Amino acid sequence: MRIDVLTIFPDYLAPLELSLPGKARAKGLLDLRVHDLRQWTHDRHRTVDDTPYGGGAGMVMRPEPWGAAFDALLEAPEGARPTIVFTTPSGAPFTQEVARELAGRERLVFACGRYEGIDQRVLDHAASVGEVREISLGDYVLNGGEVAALAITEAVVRLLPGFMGNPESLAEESHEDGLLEYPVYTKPAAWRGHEVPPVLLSGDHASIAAWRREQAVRRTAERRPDLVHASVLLDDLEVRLVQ
Ligand code: 6GU
Repeated sequence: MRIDVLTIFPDYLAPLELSLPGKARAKGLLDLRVHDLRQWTHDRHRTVDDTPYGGGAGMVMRPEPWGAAFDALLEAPEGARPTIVFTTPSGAPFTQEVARELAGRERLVFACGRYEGIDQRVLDHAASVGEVREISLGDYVLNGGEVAALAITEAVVRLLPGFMGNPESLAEESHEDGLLEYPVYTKPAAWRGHEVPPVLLSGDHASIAAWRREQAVRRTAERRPDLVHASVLLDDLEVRLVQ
């Protein structure tokens, strides 16, 4: 997978050189390039923003640097059609499902907005050269899209085939089955007066699976009632009926 990140704060993306995405790059699974949007400005002050037409507070990112950046990065017509991700608080929520979709793309371009946003024509133009996704990290406001691009990249890259040493650990984690993960324990069996639930020491794999399932459903119902679909409740009912 090739990822290009367009930002006026390239230093913000430095962590991508380390840790998980760094491992993917070392393995040759990921070609990641961070670009300073200001390299595509031509005035003395390297201006990327201006006041909004129609008035109002704040500044809007001007279209020209974005257009020049897309021209430079996407000019080769032979490559895969890119997916262009605009990180914005007015985007669709980022979820594990979206991460899985993006992990299937050959080419991602992150456009990190700042200020009050990017001139809408940049998005309209981008839709003519690639697939446009406007994505938000959640219902709160960050100063810019860089942290979102970082988070999305990490969630996507760890799903690339060959990245995980043990792909089974992917299947079991929170959100993959629509439920939050059950609590986990390791040695010692007793620690500071807290004991590991005895079922986990029983060696009875069916009972352990049933306990974990119940814990996951209970946790999800308490913390994220919005995730508890009827299908989950039905699955759970079936599990109980066959026991
Ligand atoms: Cl993607 N950008 C900004 N600026 N704020 C956010 C966000 C993105 N997601 C949540 N808040």
